[in-house]
Amino acid sequence: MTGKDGTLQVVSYDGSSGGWGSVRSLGKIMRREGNPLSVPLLLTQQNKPGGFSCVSCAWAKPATPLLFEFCENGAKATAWDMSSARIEADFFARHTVAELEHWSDHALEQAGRLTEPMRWDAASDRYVPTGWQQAFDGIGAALRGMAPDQAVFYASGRAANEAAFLWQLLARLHGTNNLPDSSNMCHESSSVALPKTIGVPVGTVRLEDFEHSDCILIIGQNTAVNSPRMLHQLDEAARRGVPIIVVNPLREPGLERFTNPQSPAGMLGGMLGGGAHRIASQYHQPRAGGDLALLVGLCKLLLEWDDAARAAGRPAVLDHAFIAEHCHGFEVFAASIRGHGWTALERQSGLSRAAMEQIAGCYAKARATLGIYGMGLTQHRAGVDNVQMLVALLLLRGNLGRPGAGICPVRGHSNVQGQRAVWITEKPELAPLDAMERRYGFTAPREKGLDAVGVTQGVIAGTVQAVLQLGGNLVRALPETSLLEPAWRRLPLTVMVTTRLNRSHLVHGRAAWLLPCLSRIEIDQQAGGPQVVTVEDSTAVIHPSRGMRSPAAPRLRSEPAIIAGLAKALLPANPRVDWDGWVGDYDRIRQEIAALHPAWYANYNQRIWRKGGMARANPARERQWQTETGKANFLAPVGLDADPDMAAEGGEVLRLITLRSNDQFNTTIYGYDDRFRGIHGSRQVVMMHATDIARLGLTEGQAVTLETVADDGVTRQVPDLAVVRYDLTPGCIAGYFPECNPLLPAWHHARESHVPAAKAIPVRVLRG
Ligand SMILES: Nc1nc2c(c(=O)[nH]1)N[C@H]1C(S)=C(S)[C@@H](COP(=O)(O)OP(=O)(O)OC[C@H]3O[C@@H](n4cnc5c(=O)[nH]c(N)nc54)[C@H](O)[C@@H]3O)O[C@H]1N2
Ligand SMILES: Nc1nc2c(c(=O)[nH]1)N[C@H]1C(S)=C(S)[C@@H](COP(=O)(O)OP(=O)(O)OC[C@H]3O[C@@H](n4cnc5c(=O)[nH]c(N)nc54)[C@H](O)[C@@H]3O)O[C@H]1N2
Ligand SMILES: [Mo]
Repeated sequence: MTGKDGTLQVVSYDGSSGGWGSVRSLGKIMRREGNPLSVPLLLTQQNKPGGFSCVSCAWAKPATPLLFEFCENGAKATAWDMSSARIEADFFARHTVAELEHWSDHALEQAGRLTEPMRWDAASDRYVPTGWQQAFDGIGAALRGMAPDQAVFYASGRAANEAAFLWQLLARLHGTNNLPDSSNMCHESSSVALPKTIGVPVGTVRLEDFEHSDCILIIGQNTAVNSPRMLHQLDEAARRGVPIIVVNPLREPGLERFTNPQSPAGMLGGMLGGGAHRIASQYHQPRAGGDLALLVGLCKLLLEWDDAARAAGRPAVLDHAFIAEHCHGFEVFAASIRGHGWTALERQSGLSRAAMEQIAGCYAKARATLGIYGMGLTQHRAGVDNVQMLVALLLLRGNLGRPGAGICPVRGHSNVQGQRAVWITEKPELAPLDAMERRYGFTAPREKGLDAVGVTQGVIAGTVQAVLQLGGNLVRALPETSLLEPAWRRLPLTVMVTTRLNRSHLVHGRAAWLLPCLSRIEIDQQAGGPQVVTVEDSTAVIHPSRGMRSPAAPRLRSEPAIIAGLAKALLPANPRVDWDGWVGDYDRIRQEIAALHPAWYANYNQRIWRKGGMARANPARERQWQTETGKANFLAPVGLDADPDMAAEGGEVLRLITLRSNDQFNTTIYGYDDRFRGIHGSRQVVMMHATDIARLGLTEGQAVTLETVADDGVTRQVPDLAVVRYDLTPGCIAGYFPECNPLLPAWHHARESHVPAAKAIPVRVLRG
């Protein structure tokens, strides 16, 4: 396996996000995928009413879309699904599974779309074609031979609501809540923190809020790469003079300047050296995981300034009327925050008090602030505390439940939020189990299921016997790779419902099945005609999506059809669960969802066709707080010592951040260019500050091994990483996900939410 494409080249990127760079980067992928002409045509239907919903990120789609309502990375994802390459039976006749294990993540996916169901044949170590019914029967029989709780039904966040609803129903009818999802590795820290503080598990911001905001905070989210369509809202706000404050240990050039590829003037200007607009007005680089101390510092400044203002008879800095009417726990919170000293706050955050004053000063002046964040907050030991503190900062000035203000977790997969809302969750209390029992006449499992960390530990311990994946690539995405892979091979059963080959197909169980499905861009023809599916964006708005392209192969089935096939082979017949009827007409699946939760989904089949989509009710947006106290809760962190696993830090121990490049979607590696960061030709790199390179006696380009610092007797290493000088906070280093996952211990995860703490792994650098 290699993460390289020739030799490493590091250049300083002096362009801006968007613009010609993104057009060139996209062109390269389209040519390679063999569809240079049909991709652009199809793209005009992306994120449009009557068209299909982008398969890349979950950012919101405007009611009045731009002519090209897509971005470089959304277009890459579409081109990837439209690849002309196919994996047919002869592919496996040529390659054994053992041989394919040496291929890179990129090469595996580039082999093309899977075309027919397959079964692993132990005698020849090859996948061989099989019939759909044979596959369903084989999997059903294997699952019936084990206890329901020994099986895991993972969902990766891309499948639409209809498939996701059927997937959770299949698992629960079978008798388990083992329904982990990608959100367990991602925004689970938000899903825990937001209900406790504001009574909803999702953000409160809608697209129109960007027009009314006069201050935008972006903490730990790499917009230009991971939700590039948001650049349009940010660009528009920046042109109005709205301050945009970025908090990120790394300099992300894509967050500094933007050229709008939709605007000929901007593009022409880009060619001539102008045309790019600033995005960030302030850029602060804390230590990785230093956000908690920073947020405490900001709240402390606001409290102090409020005291001073009121003593001097000036207008208050805090929104006291809001706090009195809507909040709970303010006094205790304020006392706790005042108790922290500046020396500790500066040391823990890595930012000076002056820097904190600059941020707080801007925030204190603003009428309406948006708090936008991503993995930089959630993937830490203190991930839940981080989100609670960002909420607290917003509450202090009443920045929730009014135009232009609110909290905005930027979700990952295009339907990860929707999947959770149709009850893909290991937490039984989040699913309407009573209503399901009444409607389908069964006894639903009530025990908590396994989350992603639970699956990692269960597979390693041998208590999990079967893993079924609706999308995704768990062998690469989960932590603890070196213990996980050998254990994964001992699993009695692995089943992959996927579009492309990845490492989880090769590191497989003793019985292994591949069930290839349609992509969302493809026409989904069922008994009742071509079907429409629905996906929910980061702002809790649900959109219809209609496939437009002919299926990549005639034997592919839709995800709902595959799940129904599995269900019928596994479960006893139940007259109240009409698998065939539902698959024939997805309107009927949506009717089921609406019947189980009318408050969210009443008139589902009608409302999705409204201009702008169907907004799911969000009480916090209306300042109704569905928390235990009936108010929005101020929650202070227990301490600032955010990461006990970092005890040995200092000297040779560094904090490793694992993150995404511009040429990947999670474990799908489109190419080896990280355009904005100027790193080309290799992903086998470790980004380090010049002072750390010098301090540790290293040289740029030198190959090093990273080793996790932990005293649990396990050696975790990633060799052959080239040192790249990069502008990031000293003491912090960065490498790519998934290449660095072998360094992440399964126990190094956020308290409460169990999100692997992928943004601060204690490591040391070994030479060679
Ligand atoms: N093109 C593309 N789009 C994607 C994805 C993709 O892989 N490719 N993945 C999708 C998915 S599933 C997700 S979850 C999202 C992820 O989108 P993001 O949330 O943007 O995730 P990352 O790229 O992992 O890291 C985000 C940023 O956090 C910063 N960071 C790291 N540690 C810290 C910290 O301690 N504090 C602060 N303040 N910042 C920190 C990093 O430098 C980086 O810029 O994107 C989604 N969209
Ligand atoms: N160290 C470290 N680890 C991380 C992270 C990190 O930042 N650092 N990020 C975490 C995060 S935020 C996430 S979300 C997870 C991601 O983890 P996963 O969701 O498990 O991984 P993906 O790479 O998104 O899954 C890609 C695969 O999905 C399949 N696929 C693509 N399209 C479709 C489709 O339409 N239908 C179906 N059924 N299958 C499809 C393809 O076969 C493809 O190979 O990784 C997590 N792991
Ligand atoms: Mo994610």
